[in-house]
Amino acid sequence: MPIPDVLAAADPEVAGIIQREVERQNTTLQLIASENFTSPAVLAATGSVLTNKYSEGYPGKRYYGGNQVIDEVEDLARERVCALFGAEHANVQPHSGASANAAVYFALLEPGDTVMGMRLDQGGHLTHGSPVNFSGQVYRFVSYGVTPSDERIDFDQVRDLARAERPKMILAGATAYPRVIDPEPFRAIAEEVGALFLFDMAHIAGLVAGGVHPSPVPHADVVTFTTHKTLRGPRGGCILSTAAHAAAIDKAVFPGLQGGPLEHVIAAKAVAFREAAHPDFADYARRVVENAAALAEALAGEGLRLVSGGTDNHLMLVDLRSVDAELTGKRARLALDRAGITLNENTVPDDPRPPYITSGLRVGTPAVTTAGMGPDEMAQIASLIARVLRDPAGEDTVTAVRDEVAVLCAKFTPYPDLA
Ligand code: DSN
Repeated sequence: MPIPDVLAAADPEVAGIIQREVERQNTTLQLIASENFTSPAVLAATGSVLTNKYSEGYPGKRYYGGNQVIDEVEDLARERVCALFGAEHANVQPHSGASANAAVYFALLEPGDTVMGMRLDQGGHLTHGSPVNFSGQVYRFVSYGVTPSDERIDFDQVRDLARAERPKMILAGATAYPRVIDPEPFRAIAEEVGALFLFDMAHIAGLVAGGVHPSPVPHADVVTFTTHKTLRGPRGGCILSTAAHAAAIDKAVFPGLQGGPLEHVIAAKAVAFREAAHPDFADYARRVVENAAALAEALAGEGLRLVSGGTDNHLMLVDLRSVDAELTGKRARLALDRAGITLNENTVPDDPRPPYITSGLRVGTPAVTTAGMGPDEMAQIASLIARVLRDPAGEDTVTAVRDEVAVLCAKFTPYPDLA
């Protein structure tokens, strides 16, 4: 399935850009923990005529005619995701994880309400109450973090804060936390203080679907996630909830926050939910975690300190101060990018540097696992990363690593048919 001739003929400029991005994804290592390679079926649904249709509203209750076919695809997506996660209700319209979280807050909170979430530099997300995000400006977030000694969620702090602050909602979930997030203690604390419990499982949705991480769905009032990370679907968001919150959440998504849903993306979400229900996906999720463990062990073997000492999930955080006190996440990311290794800088807990500089790197295995790599390749990747980190300004090192990356990627090409 190369770039369609019709696009190349109509707009060679855009076709050329897309082709260069295919080449970049095929020939360099994708280690961003929140990225993946969707299937050709997901790509095909995303590129379908469903993009033409206005369908404000919900199946059976639209504000435009001609939605009899669209209704079927949105119903299918809702049914499949409810079956996949055992949820009572699903809203598949959020354009992103941030929109999904905004809709939940809009549905269930009043401006100024107190909410508890994980602080950004401890592994949380912008929409979990960061002062630069609407969430931290509209609602009164109080933040919890990790215990300094083991860098795992400090449940004593969560409980003490909840008792003192009596939040309307407690939010669990993270974007840079390498350990299992057990939903049960969160639920117990939320119940004790009479708070709603929201779990943002954006990063781990695929691990939950594959049965390798505990599901928050039986424990939380509402669960949000993105469909494009470990779940390996199209770029987008989704909200699962108990039946009790269904009407409020649907109303908050539309007409509260969004207009016309992206039904081509909803069709692609439906495809991804079907793929995630297949037994092969459980094996994929298991291999993502196995690869992360192998990569973490090999990075530690190279003398790099990992936040919390390792990983239970698809990602790890490298504390660069263990290589060189002066090496920042930004500088390391730029050097690795030149060597064909794509990842992102990330704060480590209590990082003295700001989020655009940082003292850490976040490394994830969802995409390289989709490409077919295993523990042997993880050991090789760890060695390549370590070589660049020890000599980020060395052009010979960067060139040599880039050549080895190209050889590795030639054996594990995610989109050979698009090349
Ligand atoms: N930007 C996402 C991530 O990389 O984790 C979170 O929204």
